[in-house]
Amino acid sequence: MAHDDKTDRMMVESLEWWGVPTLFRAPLATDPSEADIALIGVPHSSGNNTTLRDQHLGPRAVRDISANARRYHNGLGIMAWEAARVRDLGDVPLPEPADNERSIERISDFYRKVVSAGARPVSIGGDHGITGGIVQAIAGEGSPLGEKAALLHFDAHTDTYDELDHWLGARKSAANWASYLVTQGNVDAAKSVQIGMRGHPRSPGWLDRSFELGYDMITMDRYRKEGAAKVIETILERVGDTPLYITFDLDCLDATVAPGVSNLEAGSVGWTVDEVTEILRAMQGRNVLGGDVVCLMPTRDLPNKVTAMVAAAIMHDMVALIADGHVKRQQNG
Ligand SMILES: [Mn+2]
Repeated sequence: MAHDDKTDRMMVESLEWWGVPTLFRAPLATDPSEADIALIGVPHSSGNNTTLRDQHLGPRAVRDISANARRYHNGLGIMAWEAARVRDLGDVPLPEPADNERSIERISDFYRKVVSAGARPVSIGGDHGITGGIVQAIAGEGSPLGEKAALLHFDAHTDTYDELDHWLGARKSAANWASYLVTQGNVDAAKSVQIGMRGHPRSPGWLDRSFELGYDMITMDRYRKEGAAKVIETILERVGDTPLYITFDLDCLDATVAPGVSNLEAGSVGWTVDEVTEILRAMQGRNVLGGDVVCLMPTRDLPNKVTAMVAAAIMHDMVALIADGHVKRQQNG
């Protein structure tokens, strides 16, 4: 019987168990100038020593299942893989994985090249320390962007814990990146929002430092009280036209929704996927510079890899947002 290669490929390439597992089955590229959207793995664990150090396994876990997520984005109405050149740039080489400080600098070097070539990165970590390495490279004075970025930070935690000189050995760590990005001048806190903070903190006053830095914060309590529409309005008003970076710690989701995560907050209810994607999709039309999904812990995931699938779904939202902006920028010449 006759068959044609194109149809054959269409049938098999979204099967997670078939073929070479690049991120979202995107073509692998080494030159970032081949990409409008650069998918990047950041297998880094030494910025957060409070848990098992398995967060460096996150990129591989998403590679393993994300072919199945190479789909039409039903919320934004876009086939991102056709609307923009989406490429897998592989993993950031981190040959000194136990040396957090050196690894953060290597992450910064890598992303400086990516954004200088004109690509917008969507990354899978790795612990949350990677966000410091990424954003200090791409935003702020002397960066390719040349100005401060706005930050939309989804997390159960503030990550502005900078009262200690180091966090279990890490200086630019998963615990303080949201602070030093402001004090270094990479992020404009007055344009930025932290959202999703919940649970029992180690001490009272745990939110104070974020407000001191100038962030607005939408705790889970405030989200439940005000509702999605009001919260989205607050974020959009605050971000305005400022180039926006989005970082997503999977622990803002409920522990039952994303169980394979490093610092679970099981003592209070977190988001469903629909609740967070409603907020993410409301960023359509904003100048989204890039995004990351962090704190995936594949060794704690369920056998069906549901947390890795959720991580891929959030990445798909980020890719679709950037692809949507890419199409509109091209239309406007
Ligand atoms: Mn967190």
